[in-house]
Amino acid sequence: MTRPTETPEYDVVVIGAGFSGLYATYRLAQAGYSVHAFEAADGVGGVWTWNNYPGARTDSLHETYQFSFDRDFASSWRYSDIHPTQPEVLDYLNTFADHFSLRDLYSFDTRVEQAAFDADAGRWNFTTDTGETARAKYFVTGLGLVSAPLFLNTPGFEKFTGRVVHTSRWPAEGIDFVGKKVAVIGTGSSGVQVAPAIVDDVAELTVFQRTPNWCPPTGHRPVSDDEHVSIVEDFDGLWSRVRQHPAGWPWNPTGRNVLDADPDERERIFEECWTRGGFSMLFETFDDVNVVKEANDLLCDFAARKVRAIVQDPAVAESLIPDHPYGAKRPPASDGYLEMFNRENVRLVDVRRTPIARYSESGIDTTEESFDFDIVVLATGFDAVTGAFTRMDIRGLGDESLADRWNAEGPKTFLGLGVHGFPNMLMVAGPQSPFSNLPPGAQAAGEWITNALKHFESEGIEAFHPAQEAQEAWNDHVQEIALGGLTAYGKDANSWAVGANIEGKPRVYNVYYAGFKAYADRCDEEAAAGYTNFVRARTAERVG
Ligand code: N01
Repeated sequence: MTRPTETPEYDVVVIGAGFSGLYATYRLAQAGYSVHAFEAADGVGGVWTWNNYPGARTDSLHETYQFSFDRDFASSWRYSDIHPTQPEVLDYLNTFADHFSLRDLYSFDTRVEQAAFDADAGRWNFTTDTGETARAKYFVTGLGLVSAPLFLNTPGFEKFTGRVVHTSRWPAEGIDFVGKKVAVIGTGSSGVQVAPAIVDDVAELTVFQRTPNWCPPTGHRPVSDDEHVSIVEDFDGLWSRVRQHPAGWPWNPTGRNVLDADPDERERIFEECWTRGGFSMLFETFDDVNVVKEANDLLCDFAARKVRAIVQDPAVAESLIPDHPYGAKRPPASDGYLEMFNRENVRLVDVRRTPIARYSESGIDTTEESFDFDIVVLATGFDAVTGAFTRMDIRGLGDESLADRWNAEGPKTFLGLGVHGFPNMLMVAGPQSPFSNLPPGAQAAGEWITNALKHFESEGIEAFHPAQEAQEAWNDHVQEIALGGLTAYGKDANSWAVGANIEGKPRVYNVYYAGFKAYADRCDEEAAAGYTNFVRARTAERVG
């Protein structure tokens, strides 16, 4: 590839201004590298910029939905609710970017179209949709796990005269739902948040559900002054609990198993955690519910009774009860989602029984019925984990396309951090890394990447990438762990973590399910051993 004379050269190019990209940009710049970063959106925020639909907020816990490397900055930040809202998370990320002067390192409104490794020069070349180009020795991705929106290929779309909007491409000016007939397609985390948030406004709401989800309450509540003080005082304890927890949250194991509990105790604890909301059912009830099917069945039985108690129409209640284990697919929390099906003007359509056939001029036809809509909300999720990579043209050694490889066989990586054949490319929250609380994971990956670059440079290494055997071994381990747990049911439940939400996508486990601690330990081990699973070369063209 010829290099345009005006192309600036950096040590590192980063893509993304969400948690992953921002931290990598900060850390690499702080380590002395010249860094330039690209972001397709018009500002800082990543998924928190794009997902500004009504009701959007995280169900991660406030005190650890942030970075911890700077104790003063972390202690000065305070979210108002235990599950921060989208505007507050966006505010956090903007405050972080300003505090650490990161904005000037970014080209916003700029989508990278191609990243190609030039082995002769040992450099990555970047082209973008604005015509801006860049060149760098290292390429770091912070593309997001759930960032490439999934639009449906429903026939007749062009005929529909109403409005269609995807939750992750919501207009900044908002949408007026008052008096409108509205469809929400999809009942994942986005669907169960947006539907109750608009239900008071609409004339009619029809929810199209393919796979029902276990949907506990949220447990939202304000963070008290005392709580904030104790979070600041217990800073080290808090983050050490995060490091030990499978999902990167500040919770200790419960030390009890439901299979050993008497029925009264079981019921009391389930009830308490259901009310507490969010991920409490999975992590604060009993330790065996996440691993033993019989234990999980008891949790499901309790949650199914809750659905039957809340939803008055028994047939609708049965349609809302999942047949997969609790946690085999991410359980989305919502206040008012189940309750809203008791309203006269809200209807559930089970598309497993009556699939969506086409758009008409005035709405949507299923195989049995025609519906009129003014607005269709696509809460249909994402081409998750790999989509943000495969929608870009990334080329490694021998001009090989990453998209061609991953579209054919699914992603194989080493520790979710590197890919064989793609030298000097490192990923934050890449495929086959854990699905856990994102900020601590992004921070750990940013540290690991910076330390790895420093290490290779100290050895005079120009180019490195994971050895094929190491990548195969990590892939085997990722698949084995997933198949050995309740996550094995994710394929049947259409989990995006298996690519099963998209027809034709390879059905492989795309995230690492042994948890944050096991993963972080493995990454530390690799670093301590001198990154021995990486092929390295003193001249880039020899690295192949
Ligand atoms: O996406 P999803 P999401 N016909 O894939 C349905 C994070 N997040 O945007 O389950 C009909 O979960 C699909 O059906 P099925 C979080 O990590 C976090 O809701 O595939 N329906 C499903 O019901 C989350 O897991 C938060 O059978 C179709 C829905 O659309 C991730 O983002 C908030 C269909 C998509 O659900 C993704 O969440 C929001 C079709 N052809 C997002 N295709 C919080 O922290 C898909 N669907 C709270």
